[in-house]
This record gives sequence, C-alpha cells and structure tokens, in this order.
Amino acid sequence: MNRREFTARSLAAAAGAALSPGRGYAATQNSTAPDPGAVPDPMIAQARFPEGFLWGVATASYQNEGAWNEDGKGESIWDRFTHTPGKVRGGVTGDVACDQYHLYPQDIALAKQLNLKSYRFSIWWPRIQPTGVGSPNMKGVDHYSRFVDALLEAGIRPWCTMYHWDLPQALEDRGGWPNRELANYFADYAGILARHLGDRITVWAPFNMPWAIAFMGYAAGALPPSGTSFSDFLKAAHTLALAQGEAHRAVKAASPKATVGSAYEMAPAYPKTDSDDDRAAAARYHAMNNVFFLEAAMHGRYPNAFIGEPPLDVMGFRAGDEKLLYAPLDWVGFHYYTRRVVSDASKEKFQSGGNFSGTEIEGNSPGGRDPYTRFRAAMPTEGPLTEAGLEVWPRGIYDLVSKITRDYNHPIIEITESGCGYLDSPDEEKHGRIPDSRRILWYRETLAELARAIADGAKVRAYHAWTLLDNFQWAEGYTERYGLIYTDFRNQKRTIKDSGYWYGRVAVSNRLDV
Ligand code: IFM
Repeated sequence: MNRREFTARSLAAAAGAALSPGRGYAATQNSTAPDPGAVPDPMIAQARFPEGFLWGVATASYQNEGAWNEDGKGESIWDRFTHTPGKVRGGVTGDVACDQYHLYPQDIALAKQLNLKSYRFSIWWPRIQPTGVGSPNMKGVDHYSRFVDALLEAGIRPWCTMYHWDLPQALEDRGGWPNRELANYFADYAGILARHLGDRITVWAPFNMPWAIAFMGYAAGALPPSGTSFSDFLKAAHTLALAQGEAHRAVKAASPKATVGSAYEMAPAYPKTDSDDDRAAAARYHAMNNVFFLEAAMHGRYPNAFIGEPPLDVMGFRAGDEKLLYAPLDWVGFHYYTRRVVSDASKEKFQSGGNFSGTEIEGNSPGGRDPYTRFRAAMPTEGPLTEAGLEVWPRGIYDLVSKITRDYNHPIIEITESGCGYLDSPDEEKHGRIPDSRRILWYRETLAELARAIADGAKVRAYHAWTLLDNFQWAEGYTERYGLIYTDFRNQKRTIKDSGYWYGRVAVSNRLDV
C-alpha cells in the first residue's frame, strides 16, 4: 500500500496531502524547502499499532553501566580504548557513564513509568568472564540476575544482547575476532548466560551489529581494536557468523524456553542511478551490510556481496562450516536509523582509505569501501540531518521492513534500535522541562511508516527506541544525546524529556497522535 492509500483509508481529507515544507526540524536546518521524505500529518493521525505490540527501549552495557572495574570485572577493549589518549571526543570514558550498575532500580522504575513492555540490554562479557574464558564471576552473574528480576517485577520483558562490543581485552590479546577460536569461547560464555539467566530471559541475540564489529573494528579503524586490515575484517566476519551459530545452539541447549534472534544494523540501500552497475552495487551493499549474518544463520551460506568469487579462503572458511553457520533464527531483529545511496566502484582503482566516523556513517575512497565489495555507500542529505549527523528518512523503515518480510517469508520482526540524536537540554524558562520536539517528530514520522508496513502484512511485534537515557556514545563521547530521558552527567540526575512522556502515551494507546 502506498502512503496515499494508507492515509486515505480513513481520512478523506488526506487525499492530496502535500509534503509539508520545513516540517519542524528547522532548528538545525537553514532550509524551509519542501522535504521529499516528510510524512503527511494525516498519515500520522491514521497510524495504529496492533494490540499487544511491545513498546520498548534498547540500551548497552558499556554505554550505561559504569563501574568499569568493580566486583571482579575484567578489562574490555572499550576500557582500553577510552583509556588511551586521543581516541574519544573530549577524552572522556565510560568509567561511570550513567552509573546504571548502581542506579538500575531507578532506571527500571522510569521505564515502567513510561509504560514500556520490553527492555533490550546487554551483558558486559568481562563481568561474567574477566578474561573471556573459564568459570563465571558470580558477582557479575548476580548483578544481571537482580537486574532481570527487577525488570520482571516491573512487568517488562528482559531482552538480552550477549555482546554489544565489549570484548574482554585478554581475548583481543589472543587475536580478537579474526581468531576463529573466539567462536568457541563465545559459545561457552553464551551457555553460562543461558544456564544462569535462561529461566527468566526468553529473548536472546548474540551480537549487536556484527558488521560494525568486524568492519569498523578491524578494517576502518574507527572502533577498537582500531584495526586497518581488510582481510582481518573478513576473518572477523566469519568468526562472528560461526559464533552466532554456536551461541544459538549453546543457549538452546541450556534453556528450553530460549528464543534466539538478532540485533543487526540495517539501512535500506538505494542505487544512485538506474544503471545495472549501481543496482548491482546496492544489492552488494544489502548483502554485506544488511543480511550477511542473517543469510548465514537462515541458510548456512553467505550472500554474494563480492565482486567475483566470495573470498572464502581469506575468511578462513573450512569444509563443513556451512553446518556451523546454520542456526535459523526464531525471529529477526534489526535496527533502523537512516538509509544509504550506493554506487558501483568496481571499475575504478581501489585505494585504501575513506572516512569513517561514529557508528553509522561511512565515507568511502573513490575506488570503493574495500577491495572485495567495491561499492561506495553514502548517506544522502536530501532530508534534514539530526544533530548526530544522520539523514532523517522515515520511509526507509517501510522499505526495509517490507523487503525483509518478502525475502524471508514473513518472519516475526523486532525493531531492535531506532532513534535520533538531538542535544535538547532542560529549559529553565519552562521549569526544567525538555521540549525535544524534533525527536517527537522523528519518532512520529518513522513510526507512521512502520505502521504502514504492518498494515501491509509485516509481522512486526516490537519496537525498541534507542535509547532510554542519554549515555556514552562511543567515539563521540558525551557529545550526542539519543535518550528519551536526559542524563545530567555531573550528578546523574535523570529528567524525562517531552519525547519520553510522548512515547509513554504511544505505548498505552498504540497510536501516534497523542
Ligand atoms: O549508540 C549506538 C548503539 O550502541 C549502536 N547503534 C547505534 C547507536 C547510536 O549511534
């Protein structure tokens, strides 16, 4: 169903609704020109979500917890990275972050106050196994056990990501993800989690954004361990895909109630031109960035993301690995933030280099992003930009959800992260209220497009806003704020933003015009 049909279904007045100029993001934009991505107001008023839809938030251990060296926790690659001068904007660390290790009862009470029904959090591997191997550190296990109990008492589904980028440094010292042995270490860790928490957690995902772990960590040098080798990227990707399958089996073996899915980053890829070459390049982007690990799990093979033969030898692929990769997901989880426009670079000379920043933005060298996929992927600026620098493109979520629905035979889908960075802070003239209207608009537009995909038959059962609290934003430090709740990092005071109150109303009404 196109947007117009969707809108017109119940609101005759919507027929002919024009795209609104300016559209309310203007505080960061100079332009009031019509915005091709804007969602008409009647479509927002019309949007409905099904009864029982799970409204949630997503968070991550390193970004929130702090307590980086308490209760026997080992060092992670993020501890090492942030403690190295020059790596993080402003020279800050996540040593304290939101201090959620200590303040979690208060944060879960806030989630309850916002009527949330699902809380995606991650477990910091070196809290459980300080060096990544061996018997569990029970102080770490007990912490997460209390955390899960508190969520259940609040009537909130605990949703566990086993790994959101915080590898024990000791395992990096053994070669990190390019070392195939890590797949087995990770499976041991996953089994420990399921044995201790699997009586209460039923929703698991092995990795947050496995492509970013492999590429941004081992090829682009943007995230720890700051590697710059394309072959290490491919090796890391293969280990992660093996680890995904092994962890899936370990969790299922230890917990009969477990369901296992994913938390992949995805961005719909649009070819830059209508040429065959650009369309093929966009297909390679989709294969590499969106469904590489999904295909591995669902079919025990990699999609063809490459120019020429897949570089299986570089990846360290062995006979029989297909069986290890194969671990069909019970549901498919992925993020939505923005889109990419992709062009072919296979006929140009490849040169190493390119700019990578944050977790979501790529800029490529003229000859393509890497020597294997040979495309350029750019984030366009046709729509407004958030203050974190991502293009606002609501219809991307419709295109992406619809494509995954078609290509994977109508799976159950969970949106595992989705949100926007704006720096609004307490307004003293409004008694400390935080009127973050651009964030509300971002969610209204994005969610209206998600509702359209659901109306068209996509089986989306949950949406996790990124994120509950303003937190540590990786290499950007504390310079980006994605929370529904404002964190004052000087004193750890939390203040619910207007967007938080709004999201809380959405969560009880399943509509967006609230
Ligand atoms: O903060 C990150 C998160 O850890 C992974 N996905 C993107 C978010 C916003 O950049």
